[in-house]
Amino acid sequence: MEQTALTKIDRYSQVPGMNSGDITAFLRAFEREVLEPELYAERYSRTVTAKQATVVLGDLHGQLFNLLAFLLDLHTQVNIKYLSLHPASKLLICDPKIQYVFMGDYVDRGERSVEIVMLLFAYKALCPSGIILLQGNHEQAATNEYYGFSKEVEYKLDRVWKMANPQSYGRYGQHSMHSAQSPLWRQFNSVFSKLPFVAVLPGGFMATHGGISPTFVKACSNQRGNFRECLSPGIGAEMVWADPHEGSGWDASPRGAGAWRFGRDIALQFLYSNGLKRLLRGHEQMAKGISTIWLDTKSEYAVQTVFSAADYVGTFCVDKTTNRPLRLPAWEPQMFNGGGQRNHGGMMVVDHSAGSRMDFHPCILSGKEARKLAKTFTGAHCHHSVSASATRECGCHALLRQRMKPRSSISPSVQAEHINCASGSYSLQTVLNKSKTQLIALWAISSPLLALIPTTR
Ligand SMILES: [Mn+2]
Repeated sequence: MEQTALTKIDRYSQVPGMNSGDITAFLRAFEREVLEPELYAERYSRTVTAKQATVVLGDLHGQLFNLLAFLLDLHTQVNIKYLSLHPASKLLICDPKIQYVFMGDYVDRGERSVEIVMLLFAYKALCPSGIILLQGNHEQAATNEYYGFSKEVEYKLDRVWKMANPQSYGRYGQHSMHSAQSPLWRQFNSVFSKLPFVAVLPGGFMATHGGISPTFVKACSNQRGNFRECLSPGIGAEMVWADPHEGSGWDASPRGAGAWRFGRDIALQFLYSNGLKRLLRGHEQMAKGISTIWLDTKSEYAVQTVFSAADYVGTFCVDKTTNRPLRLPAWEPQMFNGGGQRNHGGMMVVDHSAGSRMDFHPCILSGKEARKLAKTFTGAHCHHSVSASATRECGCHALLRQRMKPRSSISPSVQAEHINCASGSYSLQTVLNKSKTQLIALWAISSPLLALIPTTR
């Protein structure tokens, strides 16, 4: 699915099913047929039902290659021989033995947010019980209006609307009027709002984007890990901004009003009251991808952060002379600064095949390893070079930009050009030759999905 659907990409709007009307229809159907039935049954909490293992990923922030690399890497972590892949995918394990839990923050910061959410929604539609998608603080309209996703949607998918509404282009980091936002962007956020906040393996762990918050602890202590009745959208909106701290008690969070940091004593007490051992969460970049705060002396209870975007905000290409992102003139260069921190990305595989005993297997990928793995899958040559102090880097996104040029302007001379980045250069011709049949544009999978999901009841 990921590869074959990618071969016909030239421009987004020329791909069947990839215009704003068809995507809107898909999102509406996905919301109504897949997410709403779950929401009515389980409200904002999901129970992990996998018989053997749960695969937990944290923030992806538009870094598609990190997602692909982890999905591939998983095939070496589990005994893939005994698991079923979904027939439409070379990556997606769809098997009652395994469940994926994604802890939110799919969009913003990176520049392939559209591709990531479309791929994850496709997976969810194809294998609803195999995937739990949680809400992060970036799956809120007020956040992703501000940090890049709204502009990405308008630029990639809703250009007709954008041309009719040129005034809508706020600068990066500035709020614009909601009424002037693209209807497709609003539809994405309507889908986001139907995602749950917590996933729980009863007797085991809970996963959530930020962490526990005062209202959540008040409402949901002593519930035996069943948060169906106690959890509300308002409580969830507080949880997605929470962080742990190594001390005790509640601290006001530097993230702003209404955000809290919870101490070790609070986490331990909450987990214990619900018969749980671990709190898995994302939300904070970690140098090693995963970090652990132990809550007791026997190392039985813990809060663990899993952050999956390696080289966070680091895989971008900007024009050396103008300091602007290539091919996306309407985007703001500030969106792409601050990257190249060379943090590793993490994924946690929780093996609970032995009943009450859980084994936690952290999987860590550097940005370099992630790009290498993704290359073996997509065939896309992905050169990445970073100087020690680089804040701008060169990654595979250049492919995307090239592909977004109008057909008439793609000439041999353009294809042969070299893109110079902060500390390296590579031949775009080589990239295009190698990746012609296996482009990275995962959004195309939405068109087979349109046929899969009935648009009318
Ligand atoms: Mn977050």
